[in-house]
Amino acid sequence: MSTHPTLAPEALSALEKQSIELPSWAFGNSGTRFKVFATPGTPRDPFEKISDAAQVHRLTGLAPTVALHIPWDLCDFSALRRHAEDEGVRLGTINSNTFQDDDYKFGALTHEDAAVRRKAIDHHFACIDVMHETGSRDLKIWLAEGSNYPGQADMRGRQDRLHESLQEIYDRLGDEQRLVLEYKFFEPAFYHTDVPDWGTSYTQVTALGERAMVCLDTGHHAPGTNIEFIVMQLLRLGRLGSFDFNSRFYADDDLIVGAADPFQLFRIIFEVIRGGGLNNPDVAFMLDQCHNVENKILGQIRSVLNVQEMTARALLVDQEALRAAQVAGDPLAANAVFMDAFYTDVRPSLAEWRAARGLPADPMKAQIESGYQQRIENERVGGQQAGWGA
Ligand code: PSV
Ligand code: MN
Repeated sequence: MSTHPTLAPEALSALEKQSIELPSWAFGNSGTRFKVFATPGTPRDPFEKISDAAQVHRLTGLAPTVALHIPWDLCDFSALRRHAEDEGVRLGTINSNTFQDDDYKFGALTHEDAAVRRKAIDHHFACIDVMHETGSRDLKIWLAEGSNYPGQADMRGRQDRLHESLQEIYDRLGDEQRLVLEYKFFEPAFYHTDVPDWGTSYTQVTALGERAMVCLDTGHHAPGTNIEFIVMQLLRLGRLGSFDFNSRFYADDDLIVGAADPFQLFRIIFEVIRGGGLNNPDVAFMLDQCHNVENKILGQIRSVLNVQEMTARALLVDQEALRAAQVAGDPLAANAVFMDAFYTDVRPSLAEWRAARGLPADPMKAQIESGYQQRIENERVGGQQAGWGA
């Protein structure tokens, strides 16, 4: 009996190499601006967040690294690095934070006042120091900067200051390190945002140098945006540095990736494969999510499995048949090839794939039956928020 009736050997070897980075903050309590619900067993410090992330990796084999957020995860980083290694994972991307300080009300890297810009640049220097301790490659920058009212801000001057500030930060990076600039079309600013779209991020990073890249957070676009087109374009331009995967119904909902629109995730990963971005170290697959009402560890397991499932389906697309239909000018045939792959249920094949590697066939069930959740609920009292309001 063939073990993997649907997945070709190349597809299996691509799945073998897949890795998805987990955000430390997904394991902390989070919520909306109306309420943050506390969950029993929530980590009390970065060490416990890493332990929970490691549990996701143990059960799925998919999540060997964990992204940190500074200052939310401030601690003894060499001890944290050792703890991660003991748990079988590594520390990954370092995320800066210039959105929770009174000084940044009217901007950080773009601020009119040089003293505020200095403070924000110095924060990034401190993040780079952390990267040297953690062995991290990427500094990810998301800026909560913009304005609420027409006329409030000199938008052009802010772009110029943004460039100058980013250049200082970029120049401070080590030779193996990268700067990854994330865009978001609105929130917390509601009229203009200084890095609202991929074009602005691309323009800013290309002005810095080769090791500056764009981060595409799937929740950071206006409804209806063709995100896979942006993926294609950034890969074509060699500047897609990373994904922040999540899903959304309305705004930046940070829900489980693939939950709101699995077909969109399939289309995105298809373009990643088409553009040579799958298992390419230049393109980091990360999650950026919050689990407000569901169990956080199970939420992260579900997320990485969703990415793996849509990767497997996208790998099933018969590229030759698709290309032939495209060249022949046959939209329906091309679309049928595409949809055939999307509608193929790969879950049994992936369960077999896991079992063959000594992983649980059903990681969700394995986590529920493991007793891990009961143990952390007994051990941990007074868990922390993900960061907001902490
Ligand atoms: C902003 O909404 C964002 O998505 C950025 O990616 C940050 O890294 C993350 O939230 C947490 O600050
Ligand atoms: Mn993000």
